[in-house]
Amino acid sequence: MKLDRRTMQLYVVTDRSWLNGRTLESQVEEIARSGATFLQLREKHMDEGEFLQEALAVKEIARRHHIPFVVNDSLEIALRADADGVHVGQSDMQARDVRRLIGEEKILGVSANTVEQAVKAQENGADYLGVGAVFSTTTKRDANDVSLETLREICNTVTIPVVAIGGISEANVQKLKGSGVDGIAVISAIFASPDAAAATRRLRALSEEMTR
Ligand code: TZP
Ligand code: MG
Repeated sequence: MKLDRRTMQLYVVTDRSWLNGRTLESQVEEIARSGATFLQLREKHMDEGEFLQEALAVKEIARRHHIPFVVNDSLEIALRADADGVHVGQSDMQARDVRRLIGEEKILGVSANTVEQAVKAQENGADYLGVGAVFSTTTKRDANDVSLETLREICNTVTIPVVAIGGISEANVQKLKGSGVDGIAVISAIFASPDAAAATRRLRALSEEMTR
């Protein structure tokens, strides 16, 4: 599905690590209401039944706020929950196979760390790219680093929207200015914040300033 670049402005990826007694659904509701432009449900260790229930709940929130919603890694959960799409990394299912299975109307996001991977993902049907880690992060231990130079090169090479990810905080968003990215993807900058709604509002404004 062809995506409006503006939906990449503030791409929020879920994480249950910092819930502190709150529910993921209530956090997602606050985030959706406070300016997130895209939601990705990311679960690394969850049984299928629970994952599906959670995907259905997040989908309902995203629809109510008119925000695209994708599931990380699991094509099966994405399809069963009728999510808007799926996001895959380089070690997940091949983009070309995923596209064949989801059809043209769903969103396919692909992670890329090099120009070569970016070009290949676009050829294989990706609708947008997630590129990172652009800054150092402890949220994803196996994330490869991507230099700002490579990020710029990727943005200059592909025609689909690009979102930067990895270690992005309120303090460093502006370092991405001029790179050509369409927005930022964050986990801890929102989920580890004591006030997810306020963090969402600030990051949305900072991201808009960065892409301006
Ligand atoms: N992919 C590359 S870095 C990363 C992912 C999922 C983690 C991003 O988390 P944070 O907390 O925004 O650094
Ligand atoms: Mg993955």
